[in-house]
Amino acid sequence: MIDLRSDTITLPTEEMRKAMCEAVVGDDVYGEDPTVNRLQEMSAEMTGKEAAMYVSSGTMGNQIAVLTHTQPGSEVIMDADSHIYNYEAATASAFAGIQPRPLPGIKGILPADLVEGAIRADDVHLPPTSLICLENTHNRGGGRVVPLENMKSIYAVACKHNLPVHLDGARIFNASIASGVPVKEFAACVTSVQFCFSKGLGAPVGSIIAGSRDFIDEAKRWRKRLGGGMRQAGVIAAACIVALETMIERLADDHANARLLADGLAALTGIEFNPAEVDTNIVMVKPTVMSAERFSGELKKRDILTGVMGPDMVRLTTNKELDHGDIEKTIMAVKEILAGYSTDK
Ligand code: TLP
Repeated sequence: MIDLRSDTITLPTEEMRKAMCEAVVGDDVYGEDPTVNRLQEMSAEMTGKEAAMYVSSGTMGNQIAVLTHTQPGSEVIMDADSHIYNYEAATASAFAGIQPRPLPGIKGILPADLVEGAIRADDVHLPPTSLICLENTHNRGGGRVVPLENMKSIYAVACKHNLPVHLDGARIFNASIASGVPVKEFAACVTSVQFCFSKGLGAPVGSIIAGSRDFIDEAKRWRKRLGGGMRQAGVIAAACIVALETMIERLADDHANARLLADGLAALTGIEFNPAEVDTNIVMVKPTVMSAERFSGELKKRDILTGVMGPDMVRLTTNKELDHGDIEKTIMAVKEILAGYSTDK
């Protein structure tokens, strides 16, 4: 199988398995797991934040951030295509009791004036705005890197209105490798940041949220309330340390494979997308001669797995389990599927 469904399907490396096996552990709810503590210190340092906390998933990290920053009945500004709005089972409404304010972003870019215009006035009729959420890279936007300048301008608006900003940086290392902007610089534009170890970085479990010491102290209480306090979590955190030490630079290989795939597919008719918009490891295409479901199904018949992201959107996500040969095979398979409908451009 050639698995392009997601980069979450990546398997731990031998070095990760060894580190997991040998991890020195303790009870992390008491703050006594040395491996978790080391991972948190490394993560705080890499994001330039005072403190960091290890959590079980990106969803838990984002939701703890929302819970920590907001109050029930307040409004949270977010992109209508964001992960928090689309793929977290409305947790922010169910648990934090917030009202989402989805804005029409452009592949993850929210113009700062649009954000500012959505901030509520102080009026008894209106829900107070409590938080702005950003996402970089932007998943439904096809893995696009949200430019640092855009984040800076939103942060300036947030500071003016005394609002926190949370970054869903599930793939912030992809953004950094693709743009050359250090993670710290992206993180400097936000109050809190979440990033994932179990995507392109290949570790089996976990995410980090980072922010001020006070924010993390309060976030720890929310993690406990949600049942997310883990005990000898060093066993899984050990793999995340290896991910930070050995797997960041290699994301460039995933980006190169996505480029190869995008260039190959762009030469075909029967699917639409802009190859110039492929910044990282996601290629989001729109089949024009059949439904997304059918296109994905045809690829599956040829042992190629893809993600259906909507009635006319299919996501192909490169990851460390794939090589150039797999990409070539995928291009050939798409060519074959579309052959009945189109010829080369
Ligand atoms: N995304 C998954 C699916 O949920 C769509 C994927 O395959 O891409 N933020 C972003 C931007 C994400 O892409 C994801 C996972 C998360 C948060 C949530 O992370 P997990 O799966 O660890 O809860």
